Amino acid sequence: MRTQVAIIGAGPAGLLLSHLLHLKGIESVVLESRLREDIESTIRAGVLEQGTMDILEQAGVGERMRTEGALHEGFELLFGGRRHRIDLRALTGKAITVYAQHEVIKDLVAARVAAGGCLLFGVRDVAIHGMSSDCPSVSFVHEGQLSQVEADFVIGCDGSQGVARPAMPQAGRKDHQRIYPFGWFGILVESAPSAAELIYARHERGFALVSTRSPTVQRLYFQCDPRDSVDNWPDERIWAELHARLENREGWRLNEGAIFQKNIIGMRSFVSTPMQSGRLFLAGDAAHIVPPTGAKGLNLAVGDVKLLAQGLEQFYHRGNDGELASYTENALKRIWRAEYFSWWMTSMLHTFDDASSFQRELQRAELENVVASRALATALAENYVGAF
Ligand code: RFL
Ligand code: PHB
Repeated sequence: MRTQVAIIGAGPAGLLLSHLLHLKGIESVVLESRLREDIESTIRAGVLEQGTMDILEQAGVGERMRTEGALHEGFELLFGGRRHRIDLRALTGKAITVYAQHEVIKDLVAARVAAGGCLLFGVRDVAIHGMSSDCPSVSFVHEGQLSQVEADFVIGCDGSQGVARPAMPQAGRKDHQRIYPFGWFGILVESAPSAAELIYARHERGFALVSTRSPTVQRLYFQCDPRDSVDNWPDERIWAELHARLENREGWRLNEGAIFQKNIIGMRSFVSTPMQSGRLFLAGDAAHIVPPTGAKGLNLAVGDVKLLAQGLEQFYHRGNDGELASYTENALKRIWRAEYFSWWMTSMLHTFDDASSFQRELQRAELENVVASRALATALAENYVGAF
């Protein structure tokens, strides 16, 4: 098999890249290790920045997001028993949309299939060859058959556990990492949203987040030990912990409902550089990870593939590889700002077991400053909506 661009991974990065390339008349093949029904049902992100929505709209896959997604013009910080609204619209002129990542995936897969795109699910043993030549290739097993796709470029969109990053030459590589001493316990609940907007809460017992998925499903998280097991958390214990962390003096109370999914995720910040070597490029979680507190991961993946699509268009239609050559440099500017913001939100809102009373008071004072100062609230809002 031969194509122009071989893409490993059908997450938001791989699928959107494939579709953007198709719209520019560039052929691609997408290789995905999981099954279509699995990628279309895995619960992950929920918050889309305006810029992400604009790209999905321009790519012609924004209709369901526009009609079924929920536009949020603000969010709340809850601490010291009080709710404080960050008015995104007033502070930045922008808003975010809450629309589940697996719905974005469904929309992108449908668009690729409708356009006759080559999308192979359930592939195994993916391996990259000849990336320093002008004709790299990817071998894989599909439906029991060993196959190979030859391409001009290979793009690793295969997430944090994929094969593309480990395939990069080690010489000159630099990884930057911070692992947090906590994780998030996430649940899905059958009940109407408890609040119109997301609530990020800081409490002595730890962080909690109130989010939604639809008018009948809530998405809730709370800080936990990353080595803990969901088996230690019967429903009653979860509700007691959430109510304790969300206590307030404003008469607001979390809605309970049937919990139909529980999971624990670890939290880390990670950037691997460079994001390219020869004809192999990395995009999205394959190259960088943020803790979910700033809701940036999917949005960064979209930013990367926008740059790659422009660079590939320039290469194929204008014979110029300038933008591809400076991909790492251009992508990292946005990535590091999002890394900083995600680290900052995480540090401000979570409790650290080894924090002194001095550090805890500073953390509380920082939150007080953010809600008291229009300048600080604006900086938070600009970062959250991805204003730049
Ligand atoms: P993905 O989504 O991980 O997709 C990678 C795909 O590659 C496949 N794959 C392979 N395929 C072939 N061969 C191999 N060897 C392969 N190895 C892996 C995988 O099966 C998969 O289908 O990466 P991508 O496309 O870079 O997208 C990144 C986003 O998924 C991620 O950053 C976000 O989910 C992060 N995130 C959030 N981001 C936001 O922008 N807003 C949010 O509100 C938000 N909330 C979250 C989040 C992530 C979370 N978790 C679970 C880590 C909330 C949570 C709880
Ligand atoms: C979510 O709804 O899953 C969500 C929302 C905001 C975040 C992270 C996750 O910061």
